[in-house]
Amino acid sequence: NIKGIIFDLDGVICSTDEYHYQAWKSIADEEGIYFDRNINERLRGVSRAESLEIILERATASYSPEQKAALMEKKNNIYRELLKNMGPRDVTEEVRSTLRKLREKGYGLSIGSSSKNTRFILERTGLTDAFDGISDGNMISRSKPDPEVFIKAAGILGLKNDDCLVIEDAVSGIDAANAAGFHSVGIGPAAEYEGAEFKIQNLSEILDI
Ligand code: B16
Ligand code: MG
Repeated sequence: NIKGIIFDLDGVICSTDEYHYQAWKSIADEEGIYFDRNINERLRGVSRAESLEIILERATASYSPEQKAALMEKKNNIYRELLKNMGPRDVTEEVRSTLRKLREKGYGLSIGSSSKNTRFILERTGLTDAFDGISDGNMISRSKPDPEVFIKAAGILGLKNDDCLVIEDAVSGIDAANAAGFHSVGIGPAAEYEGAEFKIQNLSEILDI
């Protein structure tokens, strides 16, 4: 008796992961810190502050809280510049039609994203109206694998956790969903994760769950 569906944004609805990578890569290069796409995989679903900590694991210098805040701001400015390249074409027809069909079937639909740029991305891609609720990085104090962002989303939809599916590309997101009694669906890298209750390759497969 699933009544609501909570979607992670980056990696599920659209691929902003490449822009995150490019922005962090330019910060790391400037600081002389080794960073590659493999390390970038660990940033999936992780907050901006925790992403920086992962990158700084390979730094030789130590960074003050002020320096860290400056690096995060710089990264976000680069990232937001890159996001300006985004438009409706960055959401596939499959994603759009899946969202439309789920709405027709009467499901409550919400975003559950760690990103503080969620609303900007939804506006750029023309998806704001496709959702009944938006729970994002601005509304939470603990990031995935803490379930806070999904609990807020279920609250906005007025549903119990157990009545909602959470769709995630990140292991941390699947752990977050499972920790609070949501039904978890892994896609992309998270489809390889044994913790995911359901595993899908394409978003339209949730129409069959
Ligand atoms: P921001 P999601 C996450 O989005 C990204 O996967 C992660 O790489 C990023 O660090 C995080 O948002 C915070 O993003 O810097 O824009 O606040 O997968 O939870 O939709
Ligand atoms: Mg994600």
